[in-house]
Amino acid sequence: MLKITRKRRATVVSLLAATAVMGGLTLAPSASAANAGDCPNNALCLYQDTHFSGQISIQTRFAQGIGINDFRNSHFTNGQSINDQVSSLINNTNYDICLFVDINESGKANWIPKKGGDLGFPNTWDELGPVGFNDDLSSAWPVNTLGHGCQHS
Ligand SMILES: [Ca+2]
Repeated sequence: MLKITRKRRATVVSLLAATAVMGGLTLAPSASAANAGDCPNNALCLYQDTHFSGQISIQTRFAQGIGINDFRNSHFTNGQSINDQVSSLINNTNYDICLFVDINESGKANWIPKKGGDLGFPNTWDELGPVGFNDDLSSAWPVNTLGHGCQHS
């Protein structure tokens, strides 16, 4: 019994190692760079820097009527608050998401479509500067649950 368990564990470890090697071969040369494929399904991925680089925050809480009221309570993987820090993002959730420059879904707003979503707009935003949202986002909410005038630029 113990031997079987150990053998299984060894198999799992070697599979993980093989996967890691394969992942390393397919990754872009820059270790900090990412692409849309690196954001998990059903997640909104928020990046500290442009072009999906720097620190990442993977948010999976989105549902009907559930978003992020206050970015000050969410963090990148290094523990730093995401508030007024996000510079690029990927929306792999099943919701169009409205992004706001103030907490509690207020202030200037814009939205990013869900994956494979509306009007052919991409579900990725590689830099928020050109749309005036760089280092400024403070809340996010599924767009179809609010009456805000959240319009695509
Ligand atoms: Ca930033």
